[in-house]
Amino acid sequence: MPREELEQFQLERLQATLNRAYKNVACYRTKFNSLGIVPEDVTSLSDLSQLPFTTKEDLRLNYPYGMFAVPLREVVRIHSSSGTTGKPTVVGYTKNDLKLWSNLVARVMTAAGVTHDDVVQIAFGYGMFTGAFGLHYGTETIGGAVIPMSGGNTDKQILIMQDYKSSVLVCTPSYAVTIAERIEKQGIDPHSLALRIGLFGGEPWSEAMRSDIESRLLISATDNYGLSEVVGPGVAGECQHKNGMHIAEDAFIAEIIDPETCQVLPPGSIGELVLTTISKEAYPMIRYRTRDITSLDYATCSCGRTMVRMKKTLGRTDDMLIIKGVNVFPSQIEEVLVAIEGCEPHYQLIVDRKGTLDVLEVCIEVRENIFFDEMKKQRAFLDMVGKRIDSVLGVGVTVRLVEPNSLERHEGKASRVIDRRIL
Ligand code: DLL
Repeated sequence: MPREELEQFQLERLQATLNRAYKNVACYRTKFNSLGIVPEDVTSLSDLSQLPFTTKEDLRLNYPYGMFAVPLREVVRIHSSSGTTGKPTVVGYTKNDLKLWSNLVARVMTAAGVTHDDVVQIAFGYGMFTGAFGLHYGTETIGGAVIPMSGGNTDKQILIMQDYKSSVLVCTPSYAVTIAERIEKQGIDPHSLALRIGLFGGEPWSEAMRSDIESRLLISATDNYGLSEVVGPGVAGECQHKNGMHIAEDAFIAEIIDPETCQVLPPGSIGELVLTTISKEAYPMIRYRTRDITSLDYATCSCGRTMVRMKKTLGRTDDMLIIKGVNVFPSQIEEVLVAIEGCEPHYQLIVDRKGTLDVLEVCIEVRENIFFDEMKKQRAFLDMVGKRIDSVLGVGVTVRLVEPNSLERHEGKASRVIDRRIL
C-alpha cells in the first residue's frame, strides 16, 4: 500500500482506538483530561505527538485489569509480560484480537519464507509468555504443521527435530546457539537435518550471532520482534532480505523519541521506539514506551513491502550500562566477541564499582585450544579482544577467559549482565 493511503488508513483506525480507549479506560481518560485533550482533537497523524505516553508504570498501577477496554466476559485469552521486576503486566485478547494476532504472526512467518509445507518446531516456553502461542497460531494460520515442543529438554528437541523432520525452528537466538552446540557435541551432521529456516526473537542478538547460527545449523535465520504489552510476537519481522524488520503498520503506529527529552525524532534517528496499537480491542496501547532502542527506515524494501523497517534493536534503555560515562549495550560487545575466531557465543558481563568508578569485566568462553594455550599466547589473545572492544565502545574493559562450557546455557531469554553495584 502506498504510504499516503496507509497513513489515511492509520488515521481512521487511530481515531477509533482513541475514542474507545478514552471511553473505556480510566487511565487514558484521566491523562487526556489533565492535558485538556479529547480524542476529537486528533485530526492528523502528526497530532499523535501531542498525546501522553503510556509507560510500564501505568500498567503496574492498573494491575491486573485496569487497562482493559472491554469487559472481562469479552476476553478469551490472558498473557503476561516476562518482566523480572515488580508485578508482571497482564494483557488480554478478545476473539478478534486473537484472529488479528494470528494473522500478524503468519505475516512475519511468511516474510521469513515459511509456507504450509513446513514443519515448525516451537521451542519457546508455552505459558504466560506470548512467544510460543503467538508463533503456534501463526503457523496454523499459514497451514504449517506445529510441533509444540515448548522450551528446554535440548536432547529431546534434537531427537524430535531429526525424527519429525522439522524444517523451521522457533526459539530465542540464545537457545538456538545452545541447540546448535548440543548438535555438534552429539556428532550429528547438520546436513542430515531438514531444518531450513529459523525464526528467532524475544531478545536482542547481533549480526555476528546470526552468521554463527546460520553456519552451524545450515539455515536462514531471521529476526522478529514484539512485546506482550503491544500484542506479543507479530509486531515486526524480517523478510528474506534481512535488512530490518517490517513493522505491521496497519496495526501499529511507530514513533522514535529521544528517551531523555521525549521529543519525536526525525526518520532515521536512533532512539526509543514508541508504539500505538490501532487494531486491538481488549488492550489498546497509546504511545507505549517500549524502552527498546532502534531506528526506522521508510525506504521501500527490495522485497516490495512498503511497511517501515526497524533496525535490530541495540537493546533496552534499562539494559544499557553506563561505564565511565559511556553508554554500552551488551549487544555491541556480542558483535565483537562472536566475530573473533576461537570465541564461543557465550559471554557474561560483570559490572562492579571500584571506589567511584564503574568497571566492566567481560567473561568469555573460548575453544579449548585457546583456553589451554601457553600463557604468552593467551595474554596476546586477551589483549587483542580487549583492544577490539575498546575500539568499538571507546571504553576499556577487563577481559577474562573462562573454561569451555562453564557459563550458563539459555533455554529462553538470555541474561548476560551481572550488576554487582546493586548487591
Ligand atoms: O518477547 C514477544 C516475542 C516473543 C517477540 C517471541 C518475538 C518472539 P516480552 O516477553 O513482553 O515479549 O518481551 C518484550 O523483548 O521489549 C524487547 O526488549 C525484547 N525483544 C523481543 N523481540 C526482540 C528482538 C516478547 N527480535 C521485549 N530483538 C521487548 C530484540 C527483542 N529485542
